[in-house]
Amino acid sequence: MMRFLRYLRGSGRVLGFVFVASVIWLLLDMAVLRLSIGDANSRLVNERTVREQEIAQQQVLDSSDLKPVRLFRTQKRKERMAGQDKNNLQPEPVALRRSVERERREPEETASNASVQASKPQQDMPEKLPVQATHKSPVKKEKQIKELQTQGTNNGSLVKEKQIEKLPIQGANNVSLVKKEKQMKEVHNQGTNNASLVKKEKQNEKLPIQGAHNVSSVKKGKKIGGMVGNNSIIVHMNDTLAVKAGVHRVLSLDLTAAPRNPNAVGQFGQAAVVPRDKEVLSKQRWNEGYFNVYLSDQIPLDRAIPDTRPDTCARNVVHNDLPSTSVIFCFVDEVWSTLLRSVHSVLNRSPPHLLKEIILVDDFSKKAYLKGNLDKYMAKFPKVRIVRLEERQGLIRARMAGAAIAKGDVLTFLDSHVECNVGWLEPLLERIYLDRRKVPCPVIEVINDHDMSYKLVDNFQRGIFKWPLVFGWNTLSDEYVKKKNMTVADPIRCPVMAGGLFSIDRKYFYELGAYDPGLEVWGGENMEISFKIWMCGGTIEIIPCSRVGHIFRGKNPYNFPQDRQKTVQRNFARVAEVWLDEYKELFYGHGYQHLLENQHDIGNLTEQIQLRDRLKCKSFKWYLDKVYPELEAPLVKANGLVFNRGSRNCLSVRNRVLSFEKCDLSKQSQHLNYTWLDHICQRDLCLEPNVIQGSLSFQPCDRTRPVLRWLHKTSKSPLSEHLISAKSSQQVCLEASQKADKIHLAPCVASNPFQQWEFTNYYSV
Ligand code: UD2
Ligand code: MN
Repeated sequence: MMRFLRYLRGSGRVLGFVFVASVIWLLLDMAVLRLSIGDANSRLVNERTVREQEIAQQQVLDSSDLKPVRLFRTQKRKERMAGQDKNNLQPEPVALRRSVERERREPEETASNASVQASKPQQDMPEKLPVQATHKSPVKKEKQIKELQTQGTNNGSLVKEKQIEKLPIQGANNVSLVKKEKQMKEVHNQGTNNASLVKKEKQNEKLPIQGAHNVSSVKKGKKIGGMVGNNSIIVHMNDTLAVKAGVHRVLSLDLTAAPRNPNAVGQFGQAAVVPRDKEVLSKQRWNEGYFNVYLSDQIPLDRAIPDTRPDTCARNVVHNDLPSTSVIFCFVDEVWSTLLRSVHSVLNRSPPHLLKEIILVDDFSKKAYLKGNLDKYMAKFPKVRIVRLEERQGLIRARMAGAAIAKGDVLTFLDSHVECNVGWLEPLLERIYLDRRKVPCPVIEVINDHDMSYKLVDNFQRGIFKWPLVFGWNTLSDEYVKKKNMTVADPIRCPVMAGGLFSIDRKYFYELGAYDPGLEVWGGENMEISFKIWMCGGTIEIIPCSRVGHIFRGKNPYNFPQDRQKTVQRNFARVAEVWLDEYKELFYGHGYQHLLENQHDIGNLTEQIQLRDRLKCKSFKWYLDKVYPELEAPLVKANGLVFNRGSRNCLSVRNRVLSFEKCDLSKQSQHLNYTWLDHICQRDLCLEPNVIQGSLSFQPCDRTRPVLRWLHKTSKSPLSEHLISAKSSQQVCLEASQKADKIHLAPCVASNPFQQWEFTNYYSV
């Protein structure tokens, strides 16, 4: 037993030793394992960090700092709001700088922009940007490739390029997608109709540097306006970091710049000549469109036109992530060649990634070629969609039908006989990008209706109106241009747009209630949308770097379902009633008094008035003061004392009774208005003649009652000093009694001084 125990003790020692050794080994092993796990982990962590950094960097490169400009704008805005000196601000991209300068120049605009930006926080939130940028860019790139290829093939056209050495990503994509000269020749040889070339573009060579210039440089290590570094490309330049904006030079894409047949009729926008033996034919065909339809049919559908933009335009920069647009053409019985030329000009001169679609709205045309033939032709162009209205709706409702199915971020409306010029689209979209409440219009150039030549128009033109809401062009005065320090390429604020050609943010268009659907066929809708835009917080601008030719015609080549004149006048009356407040009297007073007698004819306005209330739009007076102060808009034709030449006394109203007194400006009872509705009134009481009794009384004013109207100082009557009752069959005039202080009516006598009256102030004669 003892031996066994000894044995055990002996081997126990060994066992114990082995046991202890194993434990120690195990512990050591575990320690080593732990160490190596830790090591591996930290390596992994390190790797991940590095990878993350790489990814972050990649995102930065990919996004090509899509948003820093916006950020920069925020920063700028803050600086502006803090009242910082203009000189302290760093230079910005041209397009942006313009807008900022403009905002600075125009205080009311600055205020409204600030509020717009404040209501768009997502635009100014840097932390969201990298994610958006990474997801967005590659998809966009792929899309662009497809789009460009599709478009290229469809047009059978080619794109030549020497372009853009270091264009920021989006631009670079476009360029890399562009087919090279070889292919160009191939397609060229195929002889497709639209085979053409893209204009060479030398412009973008120095873009990155310009980018660096565009945005501020800041001292290394300094935080940039609270911006996360990876939102932007950081370029090391000596001791500074320059933040490059997500911008590129306007793409001067023009698939028609080197046309197949340089000698074709009307090529390069030149005037075309009708051959002798075709003169009769050309005259016969004139009425198909009220322009030279014969010549239009001879001119290539993809003819080249001169680049009429001011020189600086091609060097302007625009943002890489501009919104896309749906281009909407409404037409009724449009001439085949002009309609197609309009469509091709959009396809050939718009960056494909910005052109979501072209919507052709056929407003119930009768011409057969606009049906099957058009469908067949347009089937080659996947971007073109045709909508056919089942009855004639008129331009206004046709546009709304197009807008209703549009998918682009922006709606671009064009007439169906236009030619969009090179670089036309991006400058429009840029304005909306900067502020979605801006409504930009291209400069409307002239395609001559006789020879179809493309003519550029004068600079500094803006859209205005005169009473009674007649649209016109007006050149900004030299004084104004100097005062505002304007260049020919700067956006021009327009009191009203011409109507045919403009871009508008799609959602904003609907926020504004689109067009008044009660407007019929054609006319006045440009006034309606213009007043609505300005008075409800937006801005209308002409963008000189965007140019579109349009055939101005002497006559409309379509009929009006009802009387043309009545239709247009009715539209105007609707606009006046909803938007002009007390100034609507000026509209009626310029030859439209007759519309007041049948007010029900203009239809129900409740919804439009409610819309204006809901949008909390400003008054027409505000519009006149801030937007169009040059318009003469006196609220009455004349006012003050009403002096009688014969008696040398003045009219006076007491207790609704008209009498005669010694003239005294300080007496309110002697102050009367002669209004645009031809009323002689004091407050809301109007002078009413009782022709049968020859007496007079004051009655509540009522614009529908012609009996309350008086003629005075009007071309309608040679008796300009007289106050003639407008509605009596024989000429009856207001006359002062020669003896008593009484007033009565009497047959008009030209030379009678007791029938001659004069107001203290005249505003309209
Ligand atoms: C100008 C505008 C036009 C419109 C109009 C006033 C420009 C360049 N043009 O007249 O866009 O604002 O003033 O309302 O600023 N159309 C239809 N259905 C109709 C009538 C016309 O679809 O019932 C089409 C027509 O085919 C054309 C467009 O509407 O494409 C404008 O008509 P227009 O060219 O006869 O008008 P325009 O240029 O004289
Ligand atoms: Mn037109």
